[in-house]
Amino acid sequence: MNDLDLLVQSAETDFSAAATPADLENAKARFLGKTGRVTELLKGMAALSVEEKKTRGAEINGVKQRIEAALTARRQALADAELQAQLKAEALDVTLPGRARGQGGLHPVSRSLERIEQIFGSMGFDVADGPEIEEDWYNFTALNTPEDHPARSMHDTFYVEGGKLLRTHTSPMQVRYAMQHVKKYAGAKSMPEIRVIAPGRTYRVDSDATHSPMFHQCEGLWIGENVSFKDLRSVFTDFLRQFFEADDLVIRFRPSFFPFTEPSAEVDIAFQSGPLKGRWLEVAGSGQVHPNVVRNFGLDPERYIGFAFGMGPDRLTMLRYGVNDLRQFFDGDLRFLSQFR
Ligand code: 2U9
Repeated sequence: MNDLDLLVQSAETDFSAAATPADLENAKARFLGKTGRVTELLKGMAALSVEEKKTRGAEINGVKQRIEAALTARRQALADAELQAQLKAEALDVTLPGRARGQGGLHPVSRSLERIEQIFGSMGFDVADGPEIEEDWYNFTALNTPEDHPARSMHDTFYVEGGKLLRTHTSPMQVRYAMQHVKKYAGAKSMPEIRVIAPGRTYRVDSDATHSPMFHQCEGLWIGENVSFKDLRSVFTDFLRQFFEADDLVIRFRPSFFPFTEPSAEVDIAFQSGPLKGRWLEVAGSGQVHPNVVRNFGLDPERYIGFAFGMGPDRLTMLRYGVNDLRQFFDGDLRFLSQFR
């Protein structure tokens, strides 16, 4: 092997050892650059005769072409290696299953609210809606709870500028509904009965395992010329047995006090089977609507009478699903909520 062959072999060895395009360019410069070994050979031809230059020049040109071919091959090899590495790093296995977005579901309290509306709807009750930021008059005064009444302290709530507040119960919606109903039929011979439920969010300054600053309530109201406490008993008993799917559920009305009803009664239930069997559980309040409240609707309490009740759908949901901490409903923890899908 002559010196030119050795030079080509040396270049091929250096190019093969070049691990990156930058290393390869440095190796190229050592052979083909201005101070490279091939350039040195060409400079060495200066002392040769014309004939010798022709021969030597052709030999050196051949060496240059062989080295450039080796350089091109190594460049391509490095480029291929880079592409393969990139493809491997960014490999996407299209045969993998898609990332499921998961299946959503209704919140357990929403399920209960739907269930409550469906049951009372089947009994001819309408559903009222209304503002959560309420006026003091609709939330308290209209409900026979004047400003100095101690009951206001149990309804401690959140106040916003301008004297408004976050409603502490859904009663204000019933007051608004009743007043609109009375106005609508003011000129009629007889007013259709008021039969409405008012579900929705309510707010109180309270927070523990059974109280949340935001919670849900559903109240009901049935006013007519001949609606008595026995109607309350049959309607509410029927509702509770349907809601809990327990025909043997026992209901108890226990004397109590609310400013907006007289007489008033707490409502307790007792399951006849299951983990809560035999325990009295308070689930609602109720009573005959106070005459002052009937009067605030714009009705004569000597002619119109009826009942009202108020229950906590959150509490009903806790009982229905065996949930012990109310706050779990509002933490947004999908591990808890996905159980109710
Ligand atoms: C009007 C007239 C009367 C609604 C009533 C209760 C008794 C009651 C609580 C039970 C559990 C609220 O969610 S809770 O904390 N409610 O005890 N509510 S009578 O009486 C009304 C409502 C509106 C116009």
